[in-house]
Amino acid sequence: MTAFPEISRIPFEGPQSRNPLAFRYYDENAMVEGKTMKDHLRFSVVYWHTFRGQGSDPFGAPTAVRPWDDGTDSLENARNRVRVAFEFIEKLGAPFYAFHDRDVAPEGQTLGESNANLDAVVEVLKEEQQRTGIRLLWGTANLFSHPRYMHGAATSCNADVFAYACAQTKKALEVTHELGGEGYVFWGGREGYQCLWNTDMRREQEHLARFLHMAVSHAKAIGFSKPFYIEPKPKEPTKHQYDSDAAACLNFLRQYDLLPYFKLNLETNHATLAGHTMQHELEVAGAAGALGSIDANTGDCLLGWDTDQFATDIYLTTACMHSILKYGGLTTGGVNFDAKVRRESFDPIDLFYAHVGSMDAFARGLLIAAAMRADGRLESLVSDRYASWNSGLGAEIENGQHSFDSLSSAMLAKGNPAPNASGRQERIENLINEYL
Ligand code: XLS
Ligand code: NI
Ligand code: NI
Repeated sequence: MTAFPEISRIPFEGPQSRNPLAFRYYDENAMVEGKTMKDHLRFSVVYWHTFRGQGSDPFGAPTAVRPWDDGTDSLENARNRVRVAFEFIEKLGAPFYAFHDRDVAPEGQTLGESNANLDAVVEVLKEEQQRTGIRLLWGTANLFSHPRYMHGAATSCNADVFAYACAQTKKALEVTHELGGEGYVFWGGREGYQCLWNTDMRREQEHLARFLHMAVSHAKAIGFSKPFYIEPKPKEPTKHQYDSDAAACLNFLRQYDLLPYFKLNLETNHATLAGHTMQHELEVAGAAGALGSIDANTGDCLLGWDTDQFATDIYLTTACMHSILKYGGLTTGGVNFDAKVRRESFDPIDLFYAHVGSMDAFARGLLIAAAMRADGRLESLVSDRYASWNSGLGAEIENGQHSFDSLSSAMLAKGNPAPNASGRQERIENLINEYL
């Protein structure tokens, strides 16, 4: 049985190709800065949008045509869907996938039944991983869809819901470990508030920290040593999410002694909703040594919500890959397509067009970023800008040799600082265009 009979393995054909189902830039074995493109990009397909997305929106019913899916919540349908997912990922040539527990297996009537459903589907995931060599980039628990989580999970006002979220997370962590997952993600589904008048913020944040500490202990107990990631997002579904942006996450992790166990999983559309660029979020995380993984997508700058579109903008992918290379590259993380086809793109083949195009956009971004680094003109413009810190007074300050007293004396003697370093913004922006 095949779900995509008309598609074979997506080939690399080079930039001259006019085949919309071929890569023009993503040549998985090509070497860039001493590593294959495959190892740099670590592409990952998400189960939720790609295999569970039906194209519904708040105004309309599902539109997606998915002939392999019988539309039921049966285990049989769930198991069959795994085979389809792996056929897709294999034909695409992506080395990883990612899922929420409830994407892959149906929620049961009880926690016990949900756990058993998950185990049953994990057997098939394991078989397919073995058959194809495709690996799990990260797992996570869906702690936001079920009505019980209406007030949040770890930040719920209901202690039993908190406890249920812990139980569900325990299982999701164990399953991620069992499948050899390279990491585990915490996106704060409904961890935030709709109304401050009814919210005890301090208590909710302490509960969130307690939940994460328990997750850290449990990972240790079961021998799961891969990174945990927090995924910042400022709003949607709540009015304000506690993990609002990279800086807020880092502050929270530091305040509650969690920073050693966590890195960040950054998503472009979430950065946009936070009023930042993706480059900003990557630099904030990178500078703190906490850049872990990315959820590759893009929003629409004229829409104020998480539209999760496939990224095709080379300027964006270049900026992403430039920051990623600058901070040492992706190691356990990946370029995870947390993106969905538009509801008007309802054909199965649109899933291929979307992934192939965005993989190529990131591959091209990687090539451009590596060319910029090899050329070195950008780096030297930046280092010229900070040259005054390399010797004399600047170097002494960086070495901790000064105080307000000594700097006051120094400047009384030296006089007014000369304006010695232009920002060169326009020259730099022109230079970027040269590489594109
Ligand atoms: C939602 C998030 C979500 C996480 C995984 O906006 O992006 O999909 O990536 O829970
Ligand atoms: Ni995401
Ligand atoms: Ni999102």
